[in-house]
Amino acid sequence: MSVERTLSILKPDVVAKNQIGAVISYIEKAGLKIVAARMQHLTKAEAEGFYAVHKERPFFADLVRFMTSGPVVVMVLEGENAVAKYREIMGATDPKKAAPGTIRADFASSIDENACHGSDSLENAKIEIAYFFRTTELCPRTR
Ligand code: RTP
Ligand code: MG
Repeated sequence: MSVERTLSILKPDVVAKNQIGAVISYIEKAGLKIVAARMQHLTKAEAEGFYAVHKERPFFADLVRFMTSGPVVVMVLEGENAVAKYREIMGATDPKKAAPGTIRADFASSIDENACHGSDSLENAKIEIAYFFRTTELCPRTR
């Protein structure tokens, strides 16, 4: 196990439902530490760039429309095994398939409006963190 960083986005549904704090409490209870955070209303180009890997998929236009429908909270989370740990507490992409007690099971309404994003590998986490944050914006947690 090693200390990793991963990118988290609280999606527009969470912000609209005033559940930012509730979702962050799941993250903090799992032992993950927030080392950067910003509220941001993504432009179409920013959302398309972030999800470029999905650009040929049938759900791409709906995904970009949703991700630009309101502000999001973009965060960098740090902790032991952070990439896998955050994916575990997020739950499956489709909330109907997400394990009980996960963020998506408890907050997501559908596969489209599914509450949160988390990097799916350490390699992608590095790319996604750099997409949103300069190195100087990350605040190492010493205690
Ligand atoms: P995310 O990237 O947002 O953390 O979600 P994920 O890894 O669990 O899922 P991914 O396959 O990367 O898909 C990105 C987002 O696209 C929407 N999606 N819709 N209708 C569909 O079949 C479908 N599949 C994916 C979801 O909102 C998903 O979060
Ligand atoms: Mg993904």
